[in-house]
Amino acid sequence: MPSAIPTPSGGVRAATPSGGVRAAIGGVSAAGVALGVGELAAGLIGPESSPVLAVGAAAVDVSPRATTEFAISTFGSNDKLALLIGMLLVLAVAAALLGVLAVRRLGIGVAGMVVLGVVGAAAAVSRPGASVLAAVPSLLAAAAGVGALLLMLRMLPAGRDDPADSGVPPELPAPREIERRRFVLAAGAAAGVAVVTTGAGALVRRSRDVAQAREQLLVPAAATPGLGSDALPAGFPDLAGLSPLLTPNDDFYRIDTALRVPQIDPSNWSLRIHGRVERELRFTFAELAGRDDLIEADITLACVSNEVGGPLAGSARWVGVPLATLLAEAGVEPGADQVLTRSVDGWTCGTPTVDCQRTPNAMLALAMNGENLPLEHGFPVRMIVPGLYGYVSATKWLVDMELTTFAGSDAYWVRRGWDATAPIQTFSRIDVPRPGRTLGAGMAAIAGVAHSGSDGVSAVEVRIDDQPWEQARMSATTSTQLWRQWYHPWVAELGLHVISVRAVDGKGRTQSSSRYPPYPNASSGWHSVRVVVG
Ligand SMILES: Nc1nc2c(c(=O)[nH]1)N[C@H]1C(S)=C(S)[C@@H](COP(=O)(O)O)O[C@H]1N2
Ligand SMILES: [Mo]
Repeated sequence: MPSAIPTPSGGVRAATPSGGVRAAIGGVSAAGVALGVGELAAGLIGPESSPVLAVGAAAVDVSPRATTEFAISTFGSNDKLALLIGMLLVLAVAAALLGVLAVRRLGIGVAGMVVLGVVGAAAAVSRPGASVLAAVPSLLAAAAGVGALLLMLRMLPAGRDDPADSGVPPELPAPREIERRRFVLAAGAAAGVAVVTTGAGALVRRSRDVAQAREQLLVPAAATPGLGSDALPAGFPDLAGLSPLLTPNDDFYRIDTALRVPQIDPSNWSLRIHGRVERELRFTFAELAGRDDLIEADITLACVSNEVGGPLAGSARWVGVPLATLLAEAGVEPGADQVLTRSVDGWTCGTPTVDCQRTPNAMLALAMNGENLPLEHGFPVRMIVPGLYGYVSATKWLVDMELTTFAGSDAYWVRRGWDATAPIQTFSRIDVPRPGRTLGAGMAAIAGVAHSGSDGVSAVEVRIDDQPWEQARMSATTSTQLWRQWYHPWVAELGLHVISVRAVDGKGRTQSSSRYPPYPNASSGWHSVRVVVG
């Protein structure tokens, strides 16, 4: 039933169902304008101050463990995209509601926009390293949102239902039709403003981003250029679908809490080593890259959130500064059992000091597979410690290293319940055949990769259905820090088959069959795939 409601201009009009939809569209358009203006302002002030990103980043940080785990296991490396889409959907619903409420009481609409702005501003100022300036994009966005909402409400057509009432000759559009067109135009204009300002924001950001600086940097090389690509252990490179020994950078999994890749200009970067050390040290990028003791090593990195058989592991040839040397230069005080590293975005990571000192090839990496570190993988400098899961060893966008104790401070994921120390558990994965595949009967290949933080992998075993385990062939290895490819020829017989794999670590221990989920110290269990031969 239509009710009489005051219009912003003071008149009275009837709320019709279509009026409600238009009010909702008005609210959403106003929010679009607000976001666009926020993005443009953030492009100028600093990407971290974007209202959407700041709220998203704050949400990631306060999310209960179960939520982030769900996001990683469901969306993997797309978890951030999923979060952004979810946030925009929630915002759209809220804005639609504000539009509808604003028709009834203008104050509610305005107050709602202001509240959204304040939430964005609060989130932006509370980001690590943010100044009060970070509030500006959200406040400008709120102001633009209020303005756009007022304009859109003025454009709402009156709720007359019968054009014949208007007394206008039929060949002229009825006032109602004119109003309808005016509203559509206004909504279109608002959408245009939203798209243009968002795009302009992205352009401003891009013109300032560090991709170019990265391109222009000389790729650091090891003092004694180590293995060289021809010295890569022989694998089974011709097997389609088998993970290569070194994962191309573009295919390397990405896991982090950063909604937008941090942009660090290497010429402004420096690393501080401090805390329980005899000498506090500071290094510029040029100082690290110019050192004559850079090393090169092929190392597998794995995420503790990887499910059995999952994709969150990769291998690369890293070049960097040996951590042991840097720590020796700083002089670690007795008792400092934790190296607490911090990323430019505030994320922290705690690594046992002994692992940094004693694990061969533990390094501050500057290059990955013959390129400067990709921005997504920590440009300009990240940490790599072979044998430990990424969350306790592999800080990207590294800016600070503090010698401290495990008793004294907890790193990011430890505060959220994950184990403080986390060596990479033995894992083995079937890459070929893919699960659910239908194969032809006859000769078939079963193949995959396996790795362990305990002295690498010494054997891989394969089982078809409930037949005995058989030894798979493995790629030769020059390093226990790099995963191994394995391969098992199989004469496939008609029917449904379950193929399972398990690995034996460098200490002779066979991978456990017990199934555990990743929390709090990595998943466990044998990977198996079902295939149909027919
Ligand atoms: N700054 C920062 N570094 C980080 C993380 C992060 O969230 N922020 N995540 C860690 C985790 S959990 C993993 S598994 C590895 C993944 O590194 P990659 O994205 O290069 O594969 O980075 C580690 N380094
Ligand atoms: Mo991870």
